[in-house]
Amino acid sequence: MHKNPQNLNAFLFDQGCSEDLRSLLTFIARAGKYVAHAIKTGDIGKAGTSNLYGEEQLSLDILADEIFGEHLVESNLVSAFASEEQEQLVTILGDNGKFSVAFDPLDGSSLIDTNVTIGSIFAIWEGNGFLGRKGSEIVAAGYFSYGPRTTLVLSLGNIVDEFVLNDIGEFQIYRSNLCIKPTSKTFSPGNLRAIPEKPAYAHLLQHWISNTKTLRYTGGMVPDINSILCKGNGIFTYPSHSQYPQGKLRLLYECAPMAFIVNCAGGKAVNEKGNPILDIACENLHDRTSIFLGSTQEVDTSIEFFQRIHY
Ligand code: P6P
Repeated sequence: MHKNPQNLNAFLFDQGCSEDLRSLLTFIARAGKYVAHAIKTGDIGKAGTSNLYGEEQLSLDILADEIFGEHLVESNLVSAFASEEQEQLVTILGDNGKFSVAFDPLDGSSLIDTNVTIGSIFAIWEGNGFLGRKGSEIVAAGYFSYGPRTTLVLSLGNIVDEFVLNDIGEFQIYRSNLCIKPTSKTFSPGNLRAIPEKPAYAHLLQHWISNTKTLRYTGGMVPDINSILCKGNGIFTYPSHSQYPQGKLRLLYECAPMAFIVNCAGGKAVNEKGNPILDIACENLHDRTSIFLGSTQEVDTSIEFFQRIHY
């Protein structure tokens, strides 16, 4: 823990972050602060609308999307952004901008009525647009975790740092250099409904249970992966199945940012064929992918089980 915790801007300055990226991250952090406030005080009811996937939107989904969009516009640095809540690319400055930002404004919002932690996820690329871009080209990625405390976990490509929102509304550094060990004490298995079609998944889970690993699964990607980063070990799996042949989770604004952060922490993230998530090029803003992410040896074990049985 830091004895004299710097705020985000001062910390990024000392890390040698460019002025433009530091400014953009400051605007994104402010958006996260306002979303945290909206969750605590806003209407958690349904908006009466659906997103492009036909999923019922909450008022908060729409509000969070607006908050992030407005702050990206206000930064005067963004060429375009892609949001889970917007079907099309939103062009702001086009070729006159510096960065393109992909974000999931409120991931796990369907859980909000249960009062569990939910989050926002973002990734920043230089330049204008996303098509053909890979997670390996991300220049910064992070997520906000709206729990008992609001935190921001952020990486600029080297190390992973955790900031906490303090009582004067500033994100201040809390923990630096979060690292993920090669083996894990826990497992976080999503999409168990894939088991009837993929017996390898049942064998993998039995393997983990036989090795006395503890189950850690909330149904929210942000808290489930935040647990891996904060505890320094874990494995998160979300394989595909017939309902989602490519996988349920989105590449651009869920899996690529999380893979970037986890890789920077010494972990690993692949799809169920074993392809690194960061090497998958974006073909559509809303591409989906399967994902195995976390402690390197556990990710490798997952792939071994899935490659033993070809589907
Ligand atoms: P399931 C939340 O809806 C989400 O997009 C991720 O946050 C989470 O990891 C996943 O879906 C949970 O999916 O099928 O367990 O509800």
